[in-house]
Amino acid sequence: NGGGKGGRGALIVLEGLDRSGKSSQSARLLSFLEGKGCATEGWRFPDRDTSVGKMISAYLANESQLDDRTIHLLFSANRWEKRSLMESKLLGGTTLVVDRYSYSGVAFSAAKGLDIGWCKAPEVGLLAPDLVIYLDVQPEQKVAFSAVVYSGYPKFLMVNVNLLFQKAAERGGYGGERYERVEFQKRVAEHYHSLRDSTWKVVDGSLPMETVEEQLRELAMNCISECQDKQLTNLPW
Ligand code: FDM
Ligand code: MG
Repeated sequence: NGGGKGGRGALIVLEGLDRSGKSSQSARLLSFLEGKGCATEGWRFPDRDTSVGKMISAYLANESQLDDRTIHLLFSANRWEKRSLMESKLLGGTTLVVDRYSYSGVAFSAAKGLDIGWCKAPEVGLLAPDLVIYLDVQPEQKVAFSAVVYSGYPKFLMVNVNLLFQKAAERGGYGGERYERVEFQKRVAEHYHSLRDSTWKVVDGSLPMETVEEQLRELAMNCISECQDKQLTNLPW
């Protein structure tokens, strides 16, 4: 049991490009931790349910236009409006698995050409994650699907054929919202890279889903037991 024994919960953030598998992996990790009897909640940013979140959602769907700095500050405000609830959950022993956080905020806005220092400034004072798991997938990376072909004559003959290659960029959903373009995602990846610090663990997102899932479980369990007696801190940017 990683929580509820007097220690605080862990703030675990998943980051990565669009279509890197963050959302499925967060859901899998969440049900694993729940199954372990650990008090856990799954959060995501942007939180599209708040009034700020609805403005963000409309912007992402290209239903509204906003100046680059304005939308940046709205994304940040969307985290600030959740900060006190986040803190009380963590102090109350609940672990939070958060799909995107301040790193998305900085990497996506910086990829538009905004100054990094300017992008980081409104994030200062938000809670610092205990663990950031970065699901590393190249936007142009090919995902291989293997097919095993059996032939019954004269003996079983096993041929492993990579029948189909599919670009991550062509998986369902990509291209539907603002930012979901390969060139832009490449710039986002570069900015993510420059944000890596000691709390980051980079996981190869192109590995089979179950392998990635297993790695995340181990990272999360270690983090939860290690941070129980650690103070919550703020993002140092
Ligand atoms: N995004 C997300 C930002 O540009 N800034 C932020 O602070 C956050 C949290 O919003 F393209 C971008 C990243 C992504 C888009 O995210 C919507 P989801 O995970 O696809 O909902
Ligand atoms: Mg998306």
